[in-house]
Amino acid sequence: MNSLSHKNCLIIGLGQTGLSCARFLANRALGIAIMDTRENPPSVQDVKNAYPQVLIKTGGLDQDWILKADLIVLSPGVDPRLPEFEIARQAGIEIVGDIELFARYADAPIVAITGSNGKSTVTTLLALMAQVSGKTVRAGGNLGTPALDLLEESAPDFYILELSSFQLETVRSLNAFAAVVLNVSPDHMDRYDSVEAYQRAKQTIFNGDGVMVINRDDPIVNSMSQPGRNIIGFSLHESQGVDFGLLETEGQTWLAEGEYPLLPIDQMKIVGMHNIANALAALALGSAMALPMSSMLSAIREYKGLPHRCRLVRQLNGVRWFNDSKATNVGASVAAINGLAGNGRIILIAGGVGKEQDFSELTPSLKASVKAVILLGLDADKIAQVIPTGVDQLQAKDMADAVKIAQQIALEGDNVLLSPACASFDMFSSYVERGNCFEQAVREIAA
Ligand code: UMA
Ligand code: ADP
Repeated sequence: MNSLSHKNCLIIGLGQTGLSCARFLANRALGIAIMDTRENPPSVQDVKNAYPQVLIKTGGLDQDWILKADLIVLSPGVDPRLPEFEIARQAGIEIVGDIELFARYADAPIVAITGSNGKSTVTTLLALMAQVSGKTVRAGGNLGTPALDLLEESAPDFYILELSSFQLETVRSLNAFAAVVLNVSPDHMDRYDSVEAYQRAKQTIFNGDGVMVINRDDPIVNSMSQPGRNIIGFSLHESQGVDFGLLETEGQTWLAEGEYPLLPIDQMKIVGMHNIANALAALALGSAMALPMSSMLSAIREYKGLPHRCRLVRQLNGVRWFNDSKATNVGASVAAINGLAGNGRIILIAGGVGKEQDFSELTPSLKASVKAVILLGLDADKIAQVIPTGVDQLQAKDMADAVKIAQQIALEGDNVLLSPACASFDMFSSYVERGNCFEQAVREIAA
């Protein structure tokens, strides 16, 4: 077991991560202080109740406090490039995040999952595969339980961590037993100077000497392969030379391991080619963990996906209504549109906080499969600029209005897809609230 010798630990951020770091350090460190730039951060009362001795400062960053620390633990929502932390670094103060602490203390192999899209799906599917196999696993990180809260007295067989680029920015000691970068498409461009900086953060997940799971279809991920490492590849487009891919046999498409068919894809409950890629990625990670194939396949058959990710909400008068509120970037919406393509025309509801993304990557999918886009939210105008001629565009004032407009224009056989390509914070507290609001409006449509 590692031990922390730091006398003064300063946690930055009083959200879920800050609270988990306070719990973790309270048992180990001599002094903890916490700062948050927000006036009233979400976990402030929880920390005050549990640790009345902890010093708390809200409403800004105090450089004196920062320079008095021996160790600074940054929450993922806080940018490590802020000048206050640059000064601390120059003063020789160590700056880490919760995942760096987790990596130092974890007492079981870590399987780590990142990517622009599909992280939560692969994390939960892999956890299900492991459970069906009879393994004990604890899963969390960017999804669900903050990583440090996964550490308990007794070790599981594996930790399964979903990691964001923000969390990976402050990691040095992670040596994952197996890791995957599912895909890289631009996201969080309001935080990064360049796509390369975002990619570099993602690539950190491959530090060390564990198994690398590589998406052969993604040129950026493919370029991360390191010679001499144990690599498991997956692809939707190749079956030769990849470990997990697709095979056409007996008129059906099958998930395959090399030349061996495993499962017809129509036996899966999750829809879209992107979810088939997610299943292949989970198979690759599961095989690195030596999970039995039969257990992995029964988990894939059983897995229904997570709410707010391309889920069918209602079928009414021949119109299918899908909630994909978790599509907070262009790559996710492109995957959802392409995933539904070929099964009726699409009426897309999109818009919100654009995070300085380039929306033009939506255009080919809009042209191919979308008959109308209903726009809402802060950056609706930016999306309007990339809608090709021949695709109608309509403006909604809120989600209920968007659903009403969609109902008026939808014809039998159409799909109405909420897949905003944007974050939700201009109109909702989270993508969950946005998705729930959509589902409620859809359920209220008179039959
Ligand atoms: N903030 C400030 N000032 C501060 C600290 C935070 O303004 O001093 C703001 C941040 O800019 C951010 C918000 O507060 O907008 C929350 O930041 P945080 O670091 O306190 O967040 P936590 O509550 O600790 O939640 C974080 C992850 N959030 C982010 O990375 C923004 C959660 O992922 C994660 O579930 C949780 O840790 C536990 O590990 C959420 C997320 O949106 C789901 N992640 C992004 C994504 O998936 O795209 C990366
Ligand atoms: P993450 O945790 O990375 O945000 P999720 O599994 O929660 O990923 O899915 C988020 C969004 O991305 C959903 O809208 C989903 O439809 C889409 N998505 C899921 N997997 C993929 C993938 N492999 N490629 C592209 N988009 C995907």
